[in-house]
Amino acid sequence: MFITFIVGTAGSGKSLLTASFSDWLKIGKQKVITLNLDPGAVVLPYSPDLDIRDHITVDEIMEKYGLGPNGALVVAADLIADEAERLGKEIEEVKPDFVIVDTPGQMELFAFRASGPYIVDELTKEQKALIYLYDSVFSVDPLNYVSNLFLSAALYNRFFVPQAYVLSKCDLLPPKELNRVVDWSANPKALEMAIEEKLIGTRRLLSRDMMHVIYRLGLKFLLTPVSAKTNEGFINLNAILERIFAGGEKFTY
Ligand SMILES: Nc1nc2c(ncn2[C@@H]2O[C@H](COP(=O)(O)OP(=O)(O)OP(=O)(O)O)[C@@H](O)[C@H]2O)c(=O)[nH]1
Ligand SMILES: [Mg+2]
Repeated sequence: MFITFIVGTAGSGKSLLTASFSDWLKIGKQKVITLNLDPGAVVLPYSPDLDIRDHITVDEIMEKYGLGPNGALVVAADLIADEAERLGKEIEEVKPDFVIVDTPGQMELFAFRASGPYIVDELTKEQKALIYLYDSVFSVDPLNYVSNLFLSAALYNRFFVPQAYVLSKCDLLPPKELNRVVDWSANPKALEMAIEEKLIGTRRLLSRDMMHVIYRLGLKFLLTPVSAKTNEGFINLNAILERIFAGGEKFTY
């Protein structure tokens, strides 16, 4: 059994990718299930096979603790950890080949509080991978791109699991712009040139220095363009996951 967590900043396309990539994988006859870990999700573009909202909902927490929606989301993120064992058992009962996990909208609640890494560790002892989404429309700006680079590096240090990097919503960018962002991910010099060309002042300095720090760490974040609307890139994404799971890779792609 393999388990893949989809993470990314708010609105980066986690839920729609969970929906369409799981549907796509099912065509290959694998027993694929989805797990929603977002207690704050109101509507999802798929019917999760397993759902944290069966145990925790933000509305209930708001009522019980007298909190507003943001405070309740923080509490909910912490409570998720208590559900790891139960969800793990639910997964085992279903005996899937592949589990796709949709994570909370606010990535920082999942990634930077203790509960996210805990649940990734404890949910199952089977092989895991993480897919980090770079929203393509957001990432065409070099400053935003570098911010995403930084977040992926931070995440890599939080979750010691192999990661795949996806340029999400690739159908929304013209091919030329899309290729430029992919090129930045493969070629630091190209990114540096874009920073010099497009940014000025402190934005330029900040982006350049942040990018150098990341590359000094020896981390690579090669992006695979994917669209959850057109299924473009699913073959490549699947190949990357297969390589991670077959090779037990410890490194980033
Ligand atoms: N064109 C296009 N739109 C997309 C794609 N993926 C997601 N979207 C749209 O982007 C918006 C956000 O997508 P979601 O899948 O809800 O993103 P999310 O990361 O789960 O969002 P939160 O959980 O709220 O943080 C929705 O309007 C989606 O329809 C894509 O591949 N192409
Ligand atoms: Mg979502």
